[in-house]
Amino acid sequence: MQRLLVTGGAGFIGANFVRHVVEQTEAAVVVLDKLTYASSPEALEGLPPGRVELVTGDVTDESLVDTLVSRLTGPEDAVVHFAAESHNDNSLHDPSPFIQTNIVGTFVLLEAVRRHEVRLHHISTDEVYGDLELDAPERFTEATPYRPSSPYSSSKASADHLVRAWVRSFGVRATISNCSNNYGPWQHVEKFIPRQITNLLAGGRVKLYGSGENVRDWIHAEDHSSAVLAILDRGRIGETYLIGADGERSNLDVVRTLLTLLGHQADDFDHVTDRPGHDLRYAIDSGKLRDELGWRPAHRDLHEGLAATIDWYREHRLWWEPKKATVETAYAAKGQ
Ligand code: NAD
Ligand code: TDX
Repeated sequence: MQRLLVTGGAGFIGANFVRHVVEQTEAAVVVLDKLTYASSPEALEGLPPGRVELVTGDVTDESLVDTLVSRLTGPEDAVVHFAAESHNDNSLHDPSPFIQTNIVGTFVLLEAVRRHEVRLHHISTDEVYGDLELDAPERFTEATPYRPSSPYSSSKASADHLVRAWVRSFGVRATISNCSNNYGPWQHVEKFIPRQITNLLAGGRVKLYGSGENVRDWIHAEDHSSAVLAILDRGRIGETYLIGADGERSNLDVVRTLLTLLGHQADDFDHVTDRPGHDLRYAIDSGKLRDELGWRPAHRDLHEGLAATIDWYREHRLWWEPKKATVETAYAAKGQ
């Protein structure tokens, strides 16, 4: 039986991935997660016994990581590395945990997979490529030069460079994927879409940074998961694959859609203080992934996806409500 070690598997995308693996494969999963404020161990509840084990621990803990990686002895076994500090705004307030987890954590994992000759798939982001002009004809490809802007994106870029160096210098069997902005169930209320949905469900107001002209390229977390499975299964070692679902929208457009879906006037929102260094536009060309591996997204209609996500947050109030006050107090202190 295939065994996967999924770091950060109690986070938003990691937990969606673990659920997807349980539904779509026979693999057994060990999750290594520090259970930071961003985690949702609840998302792993109810999965079939024997398929998923949660180990609480830090990806920078060399001895623990070595032990877990040493158990991956089968030819199909692999590590899928999601664990990260993931929120840009937090990285502007205190970059330190981003350097520790995202860079040092990836280094510790690389050394363990090198020692035990285990396959690694490293999860990264389109933010390593910096941003594009609104009217630029091009989108990011695997050949776009790295130009990260924030402490978060530069820590992810550093981790990507380490992975490539370990492939070339030590022959580590690794692949990398850089995905665009995810949405869907279990996303923390600090992030853009769940923040606005839960603000409205809690009787508050929508908060748009700056003018709202910034563009993000949205993909459902389930499509990110199916792409990662395709790369694990058929991806070429040493290669990078960009993951995206042609979901470019301005933040203003997303906010108007959410307001309308929740029965409010489309312009009933607050403009708040912009994010320092705010990237203008991300856009992914996922042609390589589609042509080489035959991957296609299942969620192609963002409007439908957002409506379903609103329903999910309506039904999971007990999960998100206790997280809301701390997040909103921190945003309010920054005028956001
Ligand atoms: P998240 O913040 O929701 O989850 C991160 C998880 O990692 C949490 O469960 C947390 O407890 C765990 N973690 C943090 N530090 C750890 C440590 N030192 N040791 C072990 N576990 C630790 O993040 P997410 O949005 O699910 O992102 C997951 C991955 O996907 C990240 O690598 C991120 O860079 C990447 N990514 C995210 C997006 C997005 O839109 N959210 C897009 C592209 C790529
Ligand atoms: O309240 C808000 N209002 C607002 O206008 C928040 C929280 C955000 N925004 C804007 C900032 C961005 O332009 O919305 C956009 C999306 O913001 P985030 O959800 O913070 O995502 P982003 O900074 O784009 O990064 C996300 O996608 C790439 C993830 O958090 C990263 O982990 C991933 O790598």
